[in-house]
Amino acid sequence: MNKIEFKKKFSRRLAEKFAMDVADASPDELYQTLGSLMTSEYSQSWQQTWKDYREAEQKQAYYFSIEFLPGKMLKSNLLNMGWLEMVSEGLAELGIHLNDLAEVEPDMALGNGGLGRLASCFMDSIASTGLPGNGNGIRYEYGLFKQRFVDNYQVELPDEWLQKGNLWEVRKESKAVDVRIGGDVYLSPDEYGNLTPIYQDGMLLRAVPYDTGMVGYKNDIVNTMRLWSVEIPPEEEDRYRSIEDRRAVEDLTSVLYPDDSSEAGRKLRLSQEYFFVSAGVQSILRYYKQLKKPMDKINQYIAIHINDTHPAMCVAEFMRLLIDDEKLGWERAWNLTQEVMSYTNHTIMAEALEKWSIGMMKSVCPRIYQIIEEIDRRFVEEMTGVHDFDLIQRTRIIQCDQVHMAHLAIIGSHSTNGVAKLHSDLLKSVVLQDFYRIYPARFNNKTNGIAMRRWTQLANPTMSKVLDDTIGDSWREQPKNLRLLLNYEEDNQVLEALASAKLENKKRLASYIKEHCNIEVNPHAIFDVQIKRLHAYKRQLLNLLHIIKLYLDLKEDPEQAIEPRVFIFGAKAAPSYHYAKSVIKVINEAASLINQDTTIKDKLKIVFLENYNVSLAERIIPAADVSEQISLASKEASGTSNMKLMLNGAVTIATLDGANVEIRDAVGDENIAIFGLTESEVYQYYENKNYSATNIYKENANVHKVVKALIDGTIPNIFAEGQEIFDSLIKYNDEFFVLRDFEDYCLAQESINEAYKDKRRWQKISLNNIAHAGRFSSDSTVQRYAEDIWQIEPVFAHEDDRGVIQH
Ligand code: GL4
Repeated sequence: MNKIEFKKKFSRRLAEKFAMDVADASPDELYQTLGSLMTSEYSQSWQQTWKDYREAEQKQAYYFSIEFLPGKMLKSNLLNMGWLEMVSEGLAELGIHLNDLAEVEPDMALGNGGLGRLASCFMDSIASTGLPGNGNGIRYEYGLFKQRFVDNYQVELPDEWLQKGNLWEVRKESKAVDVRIGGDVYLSPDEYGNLTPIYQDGMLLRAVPYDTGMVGYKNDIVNTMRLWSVEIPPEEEDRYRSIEDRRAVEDLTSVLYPDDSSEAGRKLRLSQEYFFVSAGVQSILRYYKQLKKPMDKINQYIAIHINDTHPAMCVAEFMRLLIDDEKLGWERAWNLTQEVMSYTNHTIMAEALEKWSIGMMKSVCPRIYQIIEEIDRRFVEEMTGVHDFDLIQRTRIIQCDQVHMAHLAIIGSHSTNGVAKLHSDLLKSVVLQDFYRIYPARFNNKTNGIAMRRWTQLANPTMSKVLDDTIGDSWREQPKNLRLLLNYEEDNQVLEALASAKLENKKRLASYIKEHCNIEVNPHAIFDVQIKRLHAYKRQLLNLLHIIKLYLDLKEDPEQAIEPRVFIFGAKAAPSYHYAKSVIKVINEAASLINQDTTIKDKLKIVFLENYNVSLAERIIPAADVSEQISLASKEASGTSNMKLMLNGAVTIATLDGANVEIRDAVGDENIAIFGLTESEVYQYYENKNYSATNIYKENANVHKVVKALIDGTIPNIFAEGQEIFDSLIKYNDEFFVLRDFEDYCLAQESINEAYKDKRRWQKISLNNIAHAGRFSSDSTVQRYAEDIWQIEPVFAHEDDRGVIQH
């Protein structure tokens, strides 16, 4: 479509939908109009993509994830459709700013952080590389809570993202399936003597899919993200007469659990897991049966990916359908299941390795429990005589009244991967070492990646323009071509152009900060950014302690020649995570104190931006100079904001944790500030049990001064919170070695300060970071999953006999 046609169609659609002229329409009406034009345009490709996969009988992958975090879709769909420029200009000619329309779209925030955002980057990349892959998840009525600060405390408000409808989704009632939750089950012999399950009581719920098109980048491919919503089947209406009964059902897909690490421990969460697993697996099997292929060959057509342990019941549900419904024998069903399933582990934090009590599992999905029991029994039988007794006891699925979901996922699949080299190594050597002994060939690494287009072209058009002018635009398709930038390392003009793009982005963020926080910040100051969920292991506290140090030093000597810095935080704390909320309060109070203290001459500012989400990330990241990646080594599985920030020219200050290690390898020691304990030093401490935070506190004057400031009234209004954090360090011996890493962190920060003083040196470092970021494209990551794990191929890889590539 060209611009003239677009303008005509747009005005016509607006008149049809709202009986209005452009001049009378609100941004929301204009947004709805544009969205509907877009969906009607790509729905043809959507249908075609599906037909192509079917006709080619292509193997398809299904990415099961309890979280997806797409953020806003308007501009990314426009970009991928190849419409962004045309629409933006066309609208401008009608007197409309595209950005005003993008503003009214709510963020689709059906995820907590890195895990959900990764799933959405993968969805984009899978479609963009033409791979037949689909998402499967839950359509939560309420996304992740909205964060507000009241008296510097975090307050949570509901995220009613569906209030005005969601124009990207299509309700597919005809594709609904029924899911049974609760009740009892017993096995009874059928006419041939086979045992079949008889169900009693329980709830039969309808799972209705809402499909969202995942538009590939300029390739006419549109894949599907299918999210399930619960409904009461009309024939069951009578059973749910009271408001309470109906609410109990609706709750199932009502809220996203606002905690991505600790297992919620609630029956509702387990029911959510079973609900989307059962609905997804049932609909896959229904599709497969339409292909009229033998059930024996399903592994050649279907791959199911278990994203972290939440969908681990896929293993048992798939078995249930094969043996109960399709009447396959156990052995055959089991071999197929293992070949179809694969699993990614996303964390080594013990509290996130999901376990459910047997009682709870029996009460939510009794048949699934029976099958897990049988898988466990056979596992023990198979391993007996091959491995020693203790190893078998440690690796079996059911232990001491608990069902270990990671064990189910590993035993029931052919592939287990970690999400960065270091993380995958740790899985083999520590966290899952027993399983590595049993199944060495199943273990592999797939380092995370990011959707490059969103994090450059959409989030940072200013820098993207400089890149185009310097190295041409091939990097837009081939992120590895960012390397061409290295030819301009010594080119002052290019260095200056990149620096002024950065400055422009910083000015834009500065005005957002002024508008939303009423804080004046100097765009020439270092913008030092830590954006991620608030968690003790991520050590926002270490960042804060360093800020307090700088502040106390400046109070002693206000003339100190430090580069002005703006410390920018974005972080939500899980509502029940007391410590994390206390850290937020203390950072906010420190900000109030420091931002108003005129004696330090604006050399330090702290800005804690409310309600960090994907859209806010898109504002902050292009404006960042420094990227804080300071988790305790071994604890951050990968991290992905580290990749986004380097791509946008920020310099990383980091521990050797997660993908930071690979970033260091990519840019070289001279272009990154590494500090702190290594993973093996951390494990040494665990082994020797010889860490003493108190000793450091007593012996190190710097540490003493800063830590004491938490409890001596230096920072007002933090009586209880300051004490709680102080106790976490001193009384409970500093679980995440904050004090141990403090001095080294301060030295690394000083090196950042020095480097920034030398503008040219800083610009070169920044250029190097951009140039080396191409390897973290999620396009490459999903291609590695496709080749090594799912064994799927792009649909347009097929050529007809004349050598013409066919879609
Ligand atoms: C996480 C990890 O904490 C994070 O390091 C990683 O980048 C992300 C995606 O692999 O997965 N695991 C959980 S749980 N939440 C995450 O963000």
